[in-house]
Amino acid sequence: MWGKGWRVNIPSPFGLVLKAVGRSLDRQPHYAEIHMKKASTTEATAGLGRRSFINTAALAGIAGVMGCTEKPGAAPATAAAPAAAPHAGDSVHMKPGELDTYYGFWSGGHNGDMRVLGLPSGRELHRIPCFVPDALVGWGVTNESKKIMGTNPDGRLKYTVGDTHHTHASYKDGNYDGRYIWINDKINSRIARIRLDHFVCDKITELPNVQGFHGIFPDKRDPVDPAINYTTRVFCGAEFHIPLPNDGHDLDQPEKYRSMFSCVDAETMEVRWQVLIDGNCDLTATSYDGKLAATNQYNVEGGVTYEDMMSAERDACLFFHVARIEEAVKAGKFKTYGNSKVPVVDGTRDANKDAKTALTGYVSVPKNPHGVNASPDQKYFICAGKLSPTCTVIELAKVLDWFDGKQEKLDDAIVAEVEVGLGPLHTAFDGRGNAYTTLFLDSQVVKWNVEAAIKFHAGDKNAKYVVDRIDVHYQPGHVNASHSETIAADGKYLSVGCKFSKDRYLPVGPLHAENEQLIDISGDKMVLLAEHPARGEPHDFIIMKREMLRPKQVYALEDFPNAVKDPKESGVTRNGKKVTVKMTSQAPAFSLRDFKVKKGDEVTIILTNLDKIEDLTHGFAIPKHNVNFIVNPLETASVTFIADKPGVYWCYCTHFCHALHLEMRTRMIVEA
Ligand code: RUQ
Ligand code: CUA
Ligand code: CA
Repeated sequence: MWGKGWRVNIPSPFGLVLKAVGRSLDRQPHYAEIHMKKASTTEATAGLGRRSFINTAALAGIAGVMGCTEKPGAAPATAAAPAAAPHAGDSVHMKPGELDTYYGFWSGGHNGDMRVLGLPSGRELHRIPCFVPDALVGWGVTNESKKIMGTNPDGRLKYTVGDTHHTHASYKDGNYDGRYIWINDKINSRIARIRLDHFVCDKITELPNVQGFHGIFPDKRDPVDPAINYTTRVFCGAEFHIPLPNDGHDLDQPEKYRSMFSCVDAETMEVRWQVLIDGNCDLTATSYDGKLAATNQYNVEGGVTYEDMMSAERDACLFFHVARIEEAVKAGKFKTYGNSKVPVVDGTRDANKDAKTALTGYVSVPKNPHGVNASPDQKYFICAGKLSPTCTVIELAKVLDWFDGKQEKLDDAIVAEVEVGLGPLHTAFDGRGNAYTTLFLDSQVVKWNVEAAIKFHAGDKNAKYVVDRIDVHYQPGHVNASHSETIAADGKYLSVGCKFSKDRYLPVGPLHAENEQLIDISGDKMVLLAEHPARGEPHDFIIMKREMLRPKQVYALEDFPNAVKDPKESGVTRNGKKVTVKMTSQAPAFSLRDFKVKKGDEVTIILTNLDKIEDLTHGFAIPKHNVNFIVNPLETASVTFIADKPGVYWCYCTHFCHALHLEMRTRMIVEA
């Protein structure tokens, strides 16, 4: 029934992609024809009466994507008035002065930043710059931030663009410990670490030998040493395969391109090791016992076109045996590539045929799978099928049995492969045995029970594993629930990142806001509580109880080696053409009323904010010199620039700090 309905009605899910590459939709094979052939055989779920409705929703969603002729302001085509939420809804709206109960950490997509939200209200509280400059705080302007971001020999930033997708925090004993959060930059294969005491990025590492670094996940404990019950590694999956080294050889021999899986040290942020693999990486997951990491693979084909990349019926979830990889590195069984000194072990299929010594194992998964997510009961990894309407449940104990030579076929670790709906992408959990998977094409979240799915897969056709479905608006990608990726999943709030908002907000020209929706998952039925627009383009996010964090709101002078600890240290010192200007700020004045430099000087201004009152931030801008940054209470920041134009420049405080904020200025006098 399901399969039939889909086969008849659903246009290609690739309409979007195909349109972008200028191909005719008509020539595209129907999604249903290609991928849904088995669908009718595994009829299993509740909610079949919704069949026609689901089709309508999916069609409407796709039509919207394709630029259908809905009038602005017309009712949503899905007509999916959210179910009323009489009790739960109240809690979403914070009264003035009321604090949220959760932090949400959102990636900003190709905006390149990280955002901090309060939940359940959905209010955006902060943006944490990491990979790209930020005008508010002067990220990419100050010497301190430039050092973290990385500069060319001429002192200019190496990169000014970034594309953040996935963000995950550090663990202790299977739950968040509030130390760090990491985020990826897909464009330039960089990983950034954010300190959760100050909510600032403190390190960025560029991964060697890879392109398209996408999935990221910290480990949850050491695979060998039980005393290390917290995160010490972060795993990074590279999506694109490239010639190795990528220096101009093998340019048009894609069969020689390779991708790698990388391990970064959580403290030093140095790359510890990499694994050369067959196929590609996408998302990343780690086991609670620290022994396994995995990435889903959508391109086992090694294709360079999307047709090639979807030619195989099954791709894979690739497992890494962390302890064995580190033994191999220790034993010197590695290579290096190009200028990189990072040890690279061989994780290709051919080199890992004997399970008992294998570093890697490839579990087959249909077809171009997307997210891979670890269940909070610590037992399973779940891969969403994307081009297959299925989720695949892989039992980790059985994967370890295979590595130990106790189980002959690795694919026997697949304990369920069940249909959930069209275009499954990512999965979250409520800690009560249920999984919540986004269905991109159906514009839904489906709630399904993992143990029931396993029973169904084992042959119990009465096992009803689909528990509930809810329409979301529209085309959801990521999903996450409060503490979903920890053993403390609390099953309260689920947030869904909808890739298309279409008609949900006032039109603001061609670029639509993204739509983040919040769902109450505390009951049997999911209840849509709220939605809010987000500037493009959030991908992944995590939701953390507020009591996990103790943010510091005032720095210590000792945090900065160059701090100007006393206003008396203020002044100008010259060393040839290099001039250092030391200054402090205390509302409503800078310690220097003016300072003189000469045309052509290389000027370094070091500014310490000696105000130690919470929330008393000052700014420092210099007209015509491209300088603007802030100093938070007891923070020190510095900038270096060439004073190349004689004249008077009023340096002023940009951050409202005092009744005399406008008067808070100093003169930079540049002598000819
Ligand atoms: S991927 S919509 Cu960059 Cu997170 Cu799945
Ligand atoms: Cu200092 Cu405004
Ligand atoms: Ca594929």
